[in-house]
Amino acid sequence: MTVALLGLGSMGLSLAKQVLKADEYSLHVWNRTQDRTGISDVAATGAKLCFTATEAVKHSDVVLTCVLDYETVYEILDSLHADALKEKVVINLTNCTPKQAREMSSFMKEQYNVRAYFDGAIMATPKMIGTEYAFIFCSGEDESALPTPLSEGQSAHDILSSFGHVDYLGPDPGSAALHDLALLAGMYGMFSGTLTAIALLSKRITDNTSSLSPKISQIISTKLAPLIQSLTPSLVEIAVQTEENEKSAGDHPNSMMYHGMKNILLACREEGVDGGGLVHLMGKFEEVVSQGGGEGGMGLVGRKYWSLDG
Ligand code: FVH
Repeated sequence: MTVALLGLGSMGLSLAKQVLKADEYSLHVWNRTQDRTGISDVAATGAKLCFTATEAVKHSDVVLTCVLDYETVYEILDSLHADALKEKVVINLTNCTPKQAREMSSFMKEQYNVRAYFDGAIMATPKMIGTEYAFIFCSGEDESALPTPLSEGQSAHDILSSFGHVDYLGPDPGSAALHDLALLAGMYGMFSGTLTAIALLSKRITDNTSSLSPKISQIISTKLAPLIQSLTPSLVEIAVQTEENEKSAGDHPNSMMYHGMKNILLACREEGVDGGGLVHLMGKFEEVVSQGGGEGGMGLVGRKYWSLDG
């Protein structure tokens, strides 16, 4: 079976290596910049490097796309002949919003007559591809389409599962993107708070003795990382409380957290560092407390995120 892979950035290269490792597919690859680092390696290990996207998809049963964004995918589609993807299975692994994925699915079917269109979201870094830590959200078509053999013994599911565990989320093409972006929102929230933590720590007045002034990275490694790790079970609690509209708090009521957050932002102002990522969350706590939810738990705050109207 022939697989085409359009896009050989960091992720595309890693996917290409994994397809080659499986040793079951003939791989045709294309990238806008043909001399990008790493491309010659995958060509030397068996991938056929094509000069155009049209050439790459021509003899392929499955087409994987993994480029920067959807604008790029549409640009690539523009360069293809109207029949280029007819009856092919397309799996788009490019980051997108749910709406973009749904529109792309309709576009692929109406304009290009693809046999099946799946949107995939890779939940791994390039280095994690092919390891037990990688998983891929996938959605579109119906449950039977993904395992349907493309040729004897091989299916779209087989290709994806060589990259990581496949979580098929149903026929809505937007579902994979929704799950992807939701998880990334949680991850970036953690990064945002960490950047404020680093900025605050940079304001320490130290006496220049090594034992009393550990580097910021050491504090993050020995204090913040373990603290966050110990708090990860509370993510599930927050989800349960929010989902069930649970109002009660344990030993951390909203009013206590509101006052703590106020002090973080006050300290940021005093020290001249950016705490902007936390301002919005503090605003939600403030709203809940002013509406009488000070004794309640984070479920009340979580519900404030469910619609822009609160
Ligand atoms: N890298 C990661 O950790 C994440 C993990 C989760 C999934 N993402 C998504 O994967 C898509 C590709 O990401 P990437 O890491 O491969 O990104 P880059 O290394 O920056 O490569 C970008 C590729 O896109 C091509 N490209 C950009 N603009 C154009 C264009 N106008 N026409 C044609 N191709 C274009 C670029 O080509 P070139 O610059 O080498 O010519 C690369 O192939 C992405 O959606 C992540 O969100 C990765």
